[in-house]
Amino acid sequence: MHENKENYPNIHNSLLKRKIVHIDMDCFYAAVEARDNPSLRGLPLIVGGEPNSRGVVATCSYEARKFGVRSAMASSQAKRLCPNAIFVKPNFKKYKLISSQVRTILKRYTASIEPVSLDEAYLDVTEHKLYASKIAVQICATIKHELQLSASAGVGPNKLIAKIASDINKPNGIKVVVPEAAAAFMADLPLRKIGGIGPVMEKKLSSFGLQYCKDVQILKKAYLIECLGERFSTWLLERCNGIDERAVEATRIRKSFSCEDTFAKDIVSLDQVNFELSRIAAKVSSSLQKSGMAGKTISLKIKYYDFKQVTRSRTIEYHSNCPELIANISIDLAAKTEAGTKPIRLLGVGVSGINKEKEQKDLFS
Ligand code: DCP
Ligand code: MG
Repeated sequence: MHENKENYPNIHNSLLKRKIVHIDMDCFYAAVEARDNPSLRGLPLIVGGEPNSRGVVATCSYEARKFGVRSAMASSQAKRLCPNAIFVKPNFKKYKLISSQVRTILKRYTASIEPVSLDEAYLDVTEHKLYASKIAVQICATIKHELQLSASAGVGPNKLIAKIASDINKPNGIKVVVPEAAAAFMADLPLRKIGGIGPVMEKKLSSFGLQYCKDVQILKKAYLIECLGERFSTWLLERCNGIDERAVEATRIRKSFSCEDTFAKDIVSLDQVNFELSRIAAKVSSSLQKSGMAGKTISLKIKYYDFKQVTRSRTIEYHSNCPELIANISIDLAAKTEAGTKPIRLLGVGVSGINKEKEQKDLFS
């Protein structure tokens, strides 16, 4: 009834503009630990907090994933799922060093590199004389040869597709999506695969009967706008058709600063919550100040004892990195939650809507 084949009749121009490679290391922290300690190879290995502590799993080997162990799961639950797992504490200094070694390899192909995390980066290889797929093959082979680690790659006309593609033939695999195949590639993917669609939005979309990208592809834009509003509909329709015009940002400005703490023992009293929030806010403020940055949106994250999580945020009218202000807003936001009555295992404070502190000062001077 709402069918529409006119949204993207031929190939969309943007799909012919860029060639993007997304590189993602395979079970990164666990692979590093197994590389450096051969006795761990082939075993269910978990990198993260101790099983009898309140820590969480950072990552785990594929042998542990078979048991259902996943990133961000409580280590105690991971131990229950996989009693024979070996737990290793993360060594971030080492991962950072290896990440920069990977970066050195990537730089041989282009200066246009956008790191997303320690184990993941986008490359814009549009100007390179080699085929993008060939570059991806060479990069993965070089990482294996020089660093004895395995990586996977996605190749596509934009960041959206390259990122989803790098996951498809994991581990040690490459997936290439040509521009003509963009919409067909997206069609069978669940909407959740699109970066920016989280569990809440996924639920909302499913209440409209939308589960896969193809469900959105066939809708008339006007109908979608009625349900979801203009801005979001335009964005969603583009993404579902494999369109994404974001450039690779080689000198990415950090978009947010945050800090969170999991407590050894749940905290209940509001005084203690407020005390911890002031302490965490001071840390966030200090890292903002060190980078010469300030932000407009202050966010609070609370994970209760039962792992239920809430976030609250407030945007102010100017940029700030003042510790008292960040603390006061966080405390204010906490007052609108169950803090003080329901035990809390984790508190986090974040600041986003970032701008250079100096630019702000100039604005007022
Ligand atoms: N990480 C973490 N906490 C999470 C997710 C990830 O500490 N909730 C860390 C550990 C990972 C690294 O970041 O090794 C990279 O994250 P990925 O999501 O790429 O996970 P892996 O590289 O471990 O596995 P995959 O092979 O699926 O990429
Ligand atoms: Mg990875």
